[in-house]
Amino acid sequence: MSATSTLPGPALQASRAALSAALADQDIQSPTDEELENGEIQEVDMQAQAEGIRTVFSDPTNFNVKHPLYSPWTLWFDSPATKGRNLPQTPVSAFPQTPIPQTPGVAAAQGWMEDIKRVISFDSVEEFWGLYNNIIPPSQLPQKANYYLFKEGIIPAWEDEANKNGGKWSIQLPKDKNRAHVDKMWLYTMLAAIGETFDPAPTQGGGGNAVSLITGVIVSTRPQFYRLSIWTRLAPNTNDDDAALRSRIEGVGKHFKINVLGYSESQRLAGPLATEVEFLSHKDSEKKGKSARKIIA
Ligand code: MGP
Repeated sequence: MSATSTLPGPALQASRAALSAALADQDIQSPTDEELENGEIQEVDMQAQAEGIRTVFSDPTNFNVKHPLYSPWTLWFDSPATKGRNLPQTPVSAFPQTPIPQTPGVAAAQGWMEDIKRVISFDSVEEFWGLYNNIIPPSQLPQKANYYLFKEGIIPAWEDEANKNGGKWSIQLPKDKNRAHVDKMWLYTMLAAIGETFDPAPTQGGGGNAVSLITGVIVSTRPQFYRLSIWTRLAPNTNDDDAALRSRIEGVGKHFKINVLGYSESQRLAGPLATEVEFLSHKDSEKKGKSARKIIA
């Protein structure tokens, strides 16, 4: 019970920021610097979450097999506690990372990206579990926080080249009824993303050149609800030429609703503070819903 955290710097700092924010939100006294320094707070969280799972983080010498993912992914985080705080975003030697590409999209999203902190990148199943077991689950995050898990090289902004013509499937879930389920829903959403099951065409004989529609997944905590979102590279127009794309996008939504979230196809979900699983292009999101064309899964 005395091990210090093995998380690399930025992941540890983001986790601490999330922890302080969660404690502040619940009006619990924040840990002292000394407690944070010796890793006690981190360790309690790891014990609770990592029970029974051995990864490269718990046994770096005897664990010698890595299961590579189809793509590397980057976790990003923001909350009221990260706003205006200069958490480091430097690469971590234990993880393969590339600098944020300085594309026009990134420059355009500068204001939006200011408070969103890059936590870490990973490209194997083992590194995913190492990260997952060391970060605070959505049910314990403060209000107005977000985790963004995006393919490495794509920033979680409409302005990114990979997102600018896309859209998102999302569902809003009232907090009171879903507090006990949201962590599993987020875990299954992340697993479907990194396992590439949302849009499997490119990995099933797509010849390696086909590109998945999925750019990232997000969980958001708001005062009265959670939101889970799946971002896609493209969004269908209304014209017939888009029939194939529309059906591929609808496949993503159905998989999300039925296989990931566990609802039946015919189940209607909208209600007070709750929405259906629905798709909106980012262009329509920017217009804040004015004349928006939603697709319902
Ligand atoms: P949000 O956080 O996605 O929606 O966007 P929410 O949860 O309904 O609103 P909140 O106020 O409770 O957080 C909120 C606002 O952030 C949007 O209306 C935009 O002004 C801005 N915004 C959101 N996104 C995803 C982007 C983005 O990708 N780029 C830019 N420039 N602004 C964004």
